[in-house]
Amino acid sequence: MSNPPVRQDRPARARTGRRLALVLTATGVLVAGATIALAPSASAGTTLAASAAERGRYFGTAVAANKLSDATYVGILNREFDMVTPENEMKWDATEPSQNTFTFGNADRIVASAQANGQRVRGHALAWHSQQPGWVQNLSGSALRSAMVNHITRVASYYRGKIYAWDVVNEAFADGGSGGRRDSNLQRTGNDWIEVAFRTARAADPGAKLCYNDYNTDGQNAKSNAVYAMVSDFKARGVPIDCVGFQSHFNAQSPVPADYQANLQRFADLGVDVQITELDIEGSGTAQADNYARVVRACLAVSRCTGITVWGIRDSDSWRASGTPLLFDAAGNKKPAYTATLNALNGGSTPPTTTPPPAGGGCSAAVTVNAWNGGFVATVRVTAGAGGTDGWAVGLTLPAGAALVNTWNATPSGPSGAVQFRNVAYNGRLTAGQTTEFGFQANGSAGTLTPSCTAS
Ligand code: G2I
Repeated sequence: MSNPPVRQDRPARARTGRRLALVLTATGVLVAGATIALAPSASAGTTLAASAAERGRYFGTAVAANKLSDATYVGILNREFDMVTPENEMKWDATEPSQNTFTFGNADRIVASAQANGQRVRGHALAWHSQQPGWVQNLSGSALRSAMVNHITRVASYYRGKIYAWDVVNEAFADGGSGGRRDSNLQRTGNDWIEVAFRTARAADPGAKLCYNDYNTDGQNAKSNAVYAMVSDFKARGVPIDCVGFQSHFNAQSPVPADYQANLQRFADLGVDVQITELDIEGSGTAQADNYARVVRACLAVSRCTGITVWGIRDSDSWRASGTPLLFDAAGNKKPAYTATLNALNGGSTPPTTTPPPAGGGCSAAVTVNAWNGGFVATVRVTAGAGGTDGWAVGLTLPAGAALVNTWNATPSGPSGAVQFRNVAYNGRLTAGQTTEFGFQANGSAGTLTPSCTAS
């Protein structure tokens, strides 16, 4: 029988405390010395990991196995970071190069290094249309579906108990305005491939958090709305999903969105953790530093944003090195972006996180709809007026033929027609300008939904 799964979601701070206790209670000088040598960071507030831990978050980096012999790289890795994502070593082409032959050597080296240095591991990625071995690219239909299930089962079982969170499915939605799935060999096995992947991963490693991970979903847009609808649907139907990763690869063409924090928050409000999973921002100097600080502050302002991972250590380690998108220069020196990130983690000048209250007291409500043929998900944002609220109700009239399937973060008065959505126990009390979101899924078409908000 295998060992019971180990929950990997304890905060870094708790780990620091446990490590300290080990040092204090160790009797042998040698043991105490070894434990001190393994501790990853100096005092709180002087490294990314320590400062993030002070805020109840982790700070991670992508790691490449072939750089673990580079002393400068390893020095920074073990000084600054407490979460590690193998950059390529856990992908399908790396772990199952031919069918049913599994190779974990490079991934194991990263996991062993992380464990020896008190870092947790984010697994990346179990099912993805890219970096598939040739034999997978040549499969389709039920043979591919079976191969996917087998792959997820074998890889997640092998690492059972060692992974904080898995990117179970990576980049499954289409870019642009279609709001649909990306076409891929996996998608062509049937629309349920994503939920099958999540259920398979849960069975293989019940202790790992299971995440959906994507790019160009960092602000509210057609693609992130489609992911949002999927997560809502999964939560409604009990498909196991614990977190959503926002890759956050930014540059001049794809800047940090103005609604970055709001987008993280609306996903968090669905009842999942959110993480920034592959952060890099092309640029240099103050502009780059300011953008890093914005990203950090956005995560800190969202209580379910549990950590930030940068996609590499030095600029020269980056998949897009010419854009110098990381926190350390090629020589391993800290850049202004590093200092801005550390300062933001340490709480320097956090701007207000509420929106201005609507004039005239009471409350206001705004609806966004993500519709498909035969159904829709509506997200309703409630904003308290100048007097705040002890409770609120939002009235909406569903068009003929539309009926509620599921509601979250509010209680509806009925399934159809004129519906009053009342606050639930934990979101009725809002201070002036504070916002909260609820949502529902319905059959039929949304028509034009005009909300009215009443505060009590
Ligand atoms: O493309 C940036 C990231 C987007 N999100 C998913 C991530 O998994 C992805 O990471 C990148 C790695 O940083 C690259 O290192 O994924 C690329 C592949 O899609 C990685 O590049 C590959 C090269 O294409 C291969 O030629 C090379 O053999 O890295 C491989 C290992 O060095």
